[in-house]
Amino acid sequence: MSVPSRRLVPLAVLTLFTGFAVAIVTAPEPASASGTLRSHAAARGKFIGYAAATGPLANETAYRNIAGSEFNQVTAENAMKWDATEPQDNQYNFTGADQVVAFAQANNQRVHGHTLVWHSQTPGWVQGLSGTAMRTAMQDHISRVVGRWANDPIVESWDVVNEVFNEDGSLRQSFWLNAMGQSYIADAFRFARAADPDARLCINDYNVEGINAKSTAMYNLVQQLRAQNVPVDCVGFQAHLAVQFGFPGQYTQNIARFAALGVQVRITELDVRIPLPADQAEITRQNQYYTQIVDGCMQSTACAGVTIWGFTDRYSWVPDTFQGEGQALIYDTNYSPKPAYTAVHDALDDGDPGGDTQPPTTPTGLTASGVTSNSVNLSWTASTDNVGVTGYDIIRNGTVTNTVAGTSTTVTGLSPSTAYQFAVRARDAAGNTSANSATVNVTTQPGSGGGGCSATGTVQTQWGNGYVVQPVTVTNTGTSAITGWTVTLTLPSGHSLTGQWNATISPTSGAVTARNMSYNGNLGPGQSTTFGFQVSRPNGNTAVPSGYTCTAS
Ligand code: G2I
Repeated sequence: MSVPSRRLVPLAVLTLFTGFAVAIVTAPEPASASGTLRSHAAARGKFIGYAAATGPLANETAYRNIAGSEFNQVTAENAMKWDATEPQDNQYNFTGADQVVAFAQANNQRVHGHTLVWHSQTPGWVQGLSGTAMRTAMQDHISRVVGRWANDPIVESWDVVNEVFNEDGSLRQSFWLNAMGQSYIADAFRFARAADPDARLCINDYNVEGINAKSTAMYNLVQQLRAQNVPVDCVGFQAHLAVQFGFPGQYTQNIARFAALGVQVRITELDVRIPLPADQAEITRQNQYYTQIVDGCMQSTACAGVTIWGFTDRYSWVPDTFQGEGQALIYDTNYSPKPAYTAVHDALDDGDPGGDTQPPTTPTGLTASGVTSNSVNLSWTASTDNVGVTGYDIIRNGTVTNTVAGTSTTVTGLSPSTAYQFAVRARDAAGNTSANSATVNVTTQPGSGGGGCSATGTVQTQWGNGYVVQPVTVTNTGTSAITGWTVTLTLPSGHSLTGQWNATISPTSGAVTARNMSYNGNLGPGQSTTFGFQVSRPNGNTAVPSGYTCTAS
């Protein structure tokens, strides 16, 4: 949403919203003191997510700990937007987006992509294009960004179009609409489907949580698009709420009418801001809003889950946008859970005491086989779990690289002649992880061409019955480092080795093998080293050694 449009909500609309205020009397559900948010959500087949800010995700341990342990879903707060991913035409940057996906991967979280086509945070170069060029740019962007994770099942859904409506239900006069007309919406969905046939494709907006002109326009558009076979799979209610306005009217009925259209509903950006300083009544009201939003989602099979727009008041868009308002999230600025946390927790908790906290058993029997220069097969024995094992994390040199469903996998993309240590651990639906299995050590094979070497020898001096070969130059001709080399060559008949340096050479006649010393075996790509040897020969026999062949290890 653009900041100005949000600030300039006409007073009449605000009053209308306030008019929807109802006394909120919900019986508190049983609270259980233990259990993460995600353990309760997972036990009910839902997600509870957060919007990730890349700065603290990279830098703050407290942020990472909460993000990784409390949530099973994530949306990048800014890192997947157009200005972040394609700031200049055809110059893509996925640094922040990859960081968010990697963290999600490591913590068994699903990712919602946000957002492809939005009037805000889209660079000027797009906004200035003609209709035809803009459609092409939109198609390129969608296919590149969605395509990046098309084969990554954790990136499961996308906000394809974001905030396309005005409050009265008319279409926003964005540069998209102005350049391309209304068809840009259907086109965006079709381009996204082409880029990832398996992704769930959403239309997302704010002030559509209750039944009102805007949500009805959204309802009508979704119905119409689906009738035209435009692939709209899901509707996002942002749910940026404020305690000074009434709770969205007919929220559960609104979910129900979208559910009847056959689309998934998601709460995509939940927060509840308070005019500061907050008093107790406002905090209570905030808790009630959190409870009601989460409850409404839990009670509809069409609602997949709830994403909170951040989690700590330390990082929230609210104070930057609404002067004098804040404290909208569920942890305070020092990462302590607020009463709003308990509200969300208890709404997720259906009374199941504590949710599932029991980890799966530790996988055993980890075995490596079929080692090549760049891959290895791992297999292990299945773990067991009270609520069911959902997958196994593959741990390479201490870091989780990916998660697989079965009890074997082929790890690819390894470097030749390199030592690795692998372990696995099991996960369950509530996000509990087992201890790591015993490790297995693997050294990959030398690469064919990837770590090759060459050897050439030069006769330096000679005399009647002898000569010196110096240097024999050994070069790493491959693209990766080698840790040793072996040179074979053939001495002419009747010649015999009498001395050697910088290599150990045997036997002393015929086909001989020279091996590196401890100090000259390591060669980076393109690097060389030398060795030499001395030979005695029948007087005047000027034949020279031949057939130099180098093998890297
Ligand atoms: O405005 C709240 C949300 C409404 N729905 C769509 C969401 O994508 C939107 O998120 C907010 C982010 O929470 C803010 O963090 O979108 C804003 C942009 O419109 C984000 O703010 C921007 C600032 O405006 C930029 O100055 C800043 O460089 O965040 C950027 C990255 O920190």
